[in-house]
Amino acid sequence: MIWNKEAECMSDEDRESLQLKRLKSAVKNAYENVPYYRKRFSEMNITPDDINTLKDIEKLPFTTKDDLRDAYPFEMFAVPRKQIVEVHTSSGTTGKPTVSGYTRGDIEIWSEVMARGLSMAGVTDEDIIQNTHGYGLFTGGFGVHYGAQKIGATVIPISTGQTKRQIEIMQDFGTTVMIFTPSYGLYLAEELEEEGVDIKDLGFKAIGFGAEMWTEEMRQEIQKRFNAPAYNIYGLTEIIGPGVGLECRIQDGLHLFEDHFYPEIIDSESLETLPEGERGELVLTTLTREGTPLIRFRTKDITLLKRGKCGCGRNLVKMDRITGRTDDMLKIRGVSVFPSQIEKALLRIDRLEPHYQIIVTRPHLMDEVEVRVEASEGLFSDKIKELVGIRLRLENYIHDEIGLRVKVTLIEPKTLPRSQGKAVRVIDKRNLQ
Ligand code: DLL
Repeated sequence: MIWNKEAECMSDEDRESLQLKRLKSAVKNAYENVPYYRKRFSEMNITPDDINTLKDIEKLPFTTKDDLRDAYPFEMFAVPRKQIVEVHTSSGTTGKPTVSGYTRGDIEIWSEVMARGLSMAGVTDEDIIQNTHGYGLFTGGFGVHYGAQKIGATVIPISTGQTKRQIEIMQDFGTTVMIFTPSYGLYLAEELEEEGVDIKDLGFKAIGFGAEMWTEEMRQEIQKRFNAPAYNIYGLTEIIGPGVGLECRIQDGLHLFEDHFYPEIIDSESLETLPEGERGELVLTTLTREGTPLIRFRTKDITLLKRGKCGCGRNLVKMDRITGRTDDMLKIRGVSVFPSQIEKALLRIDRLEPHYQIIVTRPHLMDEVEVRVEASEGLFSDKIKELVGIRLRLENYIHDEIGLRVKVTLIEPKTLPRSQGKAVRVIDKRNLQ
């Protein structure tokens, strides 16, 4: 079913004229109400009057995650704080996350785009949807919740974890649609098997999955295990959360809701806009956000865009699944983690060397992280008790910093490979590309 035919099947001409109208007002809103943008525009001698065509967007400055962190907590708001009815923050950062502020209008847009996306997966008001995304500052839980409720489906807001309870509930309540991150989905499938539940009896109709990178093999595995088609959900906190783009039944890329989020692909080195069909970094401009309008936000996600009417009847641009990042951000169990956060925790302890390596694996379908750190000469000759104490302290500091438990291994000094150029800090053995 197409939730909003007018928006999703609009002709290229109509869409472009709507986008231009919205772009002009978004730029005006940012310029007039966000001091950060006024300053950036003035430095570049631009005013909203310089936007007369869609291509003129290329005259505008980029916004990065660092710019948003500098504006922490509320300086990117384009409306008085009183009009913000909800906030979310980027995951994994307990230091300085980026904050997204939603007006009532923004929550309405979020509900609308998620309703469109869940409808692509066939969700209707007949469905019972088990939402295993975390409810909280993470956008996953609420985004899916708002969209499913707009459709009129019955939402089970169970959140992440408590796997045994998840299994009990899906059996007792008759869940028809599951929402999870691909890694949690595979873990859940394994637990279901272990408990001897025959998944075919559960009769799932569809799966929605996202928030982290995955491979086509993982999708196949999820579909086989849950005996239902699995559809990709993409989004990011800064833009709105899940709902920037979702996959239709053709399963050949995600339709971006470009009447609300204007996409560009750039070369992340030259920062030039690339022609359609070329792979590069996705840049998004919010066309209708009221609370935190963003101009040319660099997502750091690598993908490509394809135009043309889709077999599902929609005419929205399609984006390939994300195949990498232009920075070193990792998604671990769905949480965004930067190596610099682990480094920060490490630097709080004197007797460790600043040489470390982060090893990410997925041994039993769940992500595991080991941080190998060189101890100083003095520490290494100390008693075992001392070493254990430092290891535990560092594990706690890392937990404080990223919100996840990792395993720390202290190793002998000068044992990690030294690099001439950029240090290889991360060894990701999950093969997600
Ligand atoms: O992960 C929003 C979300 C929640 C999407 C639930 C889908 C489902 P953040 O925590 O801000 O927001 O992380 C955003 O996660 O820039 C991508 O690198 C990655 N990501 C999100 N969805 C996908 C996906 C949410 N479907 C960052 N495939 C993004 C690959 C994804 N990577």
